[in-house]
Amino acid sequence: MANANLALVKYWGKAGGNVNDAAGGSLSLTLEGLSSLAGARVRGTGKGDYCRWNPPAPAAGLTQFVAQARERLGIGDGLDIVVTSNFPAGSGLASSASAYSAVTTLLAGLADPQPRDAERAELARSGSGSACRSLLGGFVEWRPGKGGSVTQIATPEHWPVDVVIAVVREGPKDVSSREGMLRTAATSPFYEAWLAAGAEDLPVVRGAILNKDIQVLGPAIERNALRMHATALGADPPLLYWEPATLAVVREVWKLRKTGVPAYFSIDAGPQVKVICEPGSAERVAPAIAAVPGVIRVLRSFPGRAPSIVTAPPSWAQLPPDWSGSVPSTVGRGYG
Ligand code: 2P0
Repeated sequence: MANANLALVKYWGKAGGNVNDAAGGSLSLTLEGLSSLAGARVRGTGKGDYCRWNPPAPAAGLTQFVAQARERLGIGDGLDIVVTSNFPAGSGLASSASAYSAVTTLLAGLADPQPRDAERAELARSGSGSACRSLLGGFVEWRPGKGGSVTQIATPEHWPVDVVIAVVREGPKDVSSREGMLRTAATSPFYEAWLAAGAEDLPVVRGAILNKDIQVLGPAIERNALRMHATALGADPPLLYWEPATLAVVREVWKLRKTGVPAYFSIDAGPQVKVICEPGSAERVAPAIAAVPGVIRVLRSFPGRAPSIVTAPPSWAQLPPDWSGSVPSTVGRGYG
């Protein structure tokens, strides 16, 4: 099981190649409780792999990823892999980050010898770029460059901010992040300016996290999110990931701030709005966000931990019935 992550400085552009090298640096917060569990059974060599993802999400990419990762790690084929996510997939909540980091951790655990951290990161990234950040807990920076690197810049305990997530649409988005990123880079006249602006936001956000300064962090993450979406809107055809309720939540966050609540939003490649607030502020923020017309439900989170092996699946896991009680190879984050 591995957690999703929320991009505070966003990855929205590839350097080229097919392993998701990023064009710019990004920085994320691993989100406790928005998790994917990956379990595997070995059916026997020569029988091919079989991957499922619940709730139903496109698993073709996952199947291809498993085949490539197995080969690289020296694991035989015939794996039966089931991934369950406990939150909506493909709608801007980083389900691919949590799913691919869970499967990476699972396969790494089956490999002998087990891959080092840098190789795990490269593997996860080849499935989904943002997945390499979910391999670590807390606040995580993905630095670009040949191969790239991921580093935890602060532990989950360093700054236990509250996160309130407004779900305004349950279904998957029309344009995947991958396609959206490629289209933006190829057609948006704002793309180069976006990369330059992101590079300026990175040290500001990193410093604000280290100093636990929400007054500096907040404006920087809102600016970064809005500039990513502005750049995507400039693509041809345009990419509009928002719903009317997305904007309504943004306005509610701004209204809350006027009344002195230290809350700031971010929006990834989808319509959901993530609100970060100072520790203890969620009690005021969550009801206000839940009351915004168009908000279907509100999720609560906080800085999460890295993936780990669990011995028993959580209650929400949808493993096949005949798997019950036999989950020694199930990977989980182990939060008790
Ligand atoms: C991020 N996003 O930094 C940004 C912000 C969405 C908006 O990384 O093509 O699923 O698999 O590398 O990782 C979502 O993109 O894309 C993403 P691929 P991924 O979190």
